[in-house]
Amino acid sequence: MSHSAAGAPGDARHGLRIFLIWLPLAIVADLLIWFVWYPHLPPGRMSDQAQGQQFDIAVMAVLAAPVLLFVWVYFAYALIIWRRRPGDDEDGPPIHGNTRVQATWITATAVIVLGLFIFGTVQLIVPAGAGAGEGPSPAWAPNTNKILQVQVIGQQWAFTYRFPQFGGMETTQLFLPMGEQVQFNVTSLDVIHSFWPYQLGVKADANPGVNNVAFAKPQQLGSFAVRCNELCGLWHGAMFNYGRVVTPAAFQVWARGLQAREARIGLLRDLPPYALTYDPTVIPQLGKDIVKVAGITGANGYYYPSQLQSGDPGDPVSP
Ligand SMILES: [Cu+2]
Repeated sequence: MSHSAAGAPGDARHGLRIFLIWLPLAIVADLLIWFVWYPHLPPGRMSDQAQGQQFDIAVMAVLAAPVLLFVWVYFAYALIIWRRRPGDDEDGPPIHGNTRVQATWITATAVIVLGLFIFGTVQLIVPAGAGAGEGPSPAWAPNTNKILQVQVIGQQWAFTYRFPQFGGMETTQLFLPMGEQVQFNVTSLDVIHSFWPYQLGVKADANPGVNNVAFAKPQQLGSFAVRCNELCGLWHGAMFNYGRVVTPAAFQVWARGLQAREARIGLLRDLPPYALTYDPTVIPQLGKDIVKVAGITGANGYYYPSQLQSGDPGDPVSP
């Protein structure tokens, strides 16, 4: 008995059969991915960057599913149709190359890879870095000059935020106005941290002595998680907080209120002048002064007292 009973593997009708099994499966999978899965893909749509990443993931899933299904269909077909029959000790046919299969293979893979290269490059440049840290002088910036500056300062083990457009006030709570372009200037006072407001689709390393810029525009109200994404010491795992996207009016009330309060208690005066990086060697002394001014005792000995010690999660810096 020979394999000819099931048809030689080189027979063109196998290719057609595999194609006809694969095609409907690929179409169904892509329709499910696009219409059912896409709206639920991470990281959601809380900012323009998050929405862009969700779109990118959906596009890549739509491209990947047919490839994966082709491998599975071919594998299953080969297992069933070209299975060795009992008593068949014949060797496989000595096939040397198949121009059509090889040309199809090279063309299809080249189109997919080069297409993804172009897609990825465009999706990095057009949304101004796609939420990633672009270093101190960003190559791609949003096309507007109305940009809210937010400095993110990583320190063991919390992020604080400074707002140079609000007198340089500093807080451990991150509020952002909906619909306004935000520039995050990310730096650190000690070791390497990574600023990761997940639902905003932003992730940027916080390096001491470096200003790392990332952009995002919030487009949904609500809270988002901020995590440190770089192992930075013992309490790295506890280095998270929740930020909030609020209306522009509510943001103004919040920011101006904090600025006024920090001016009143002398905190603004005692903070170091706003700069894109800070000298960590002066921080321990600075921390003590700020704790003294803010009237908070039992601080953790670092730049800022922790939130738990202040008992006021809305404004831990002030008494
Ligand atoms: Cu950290």
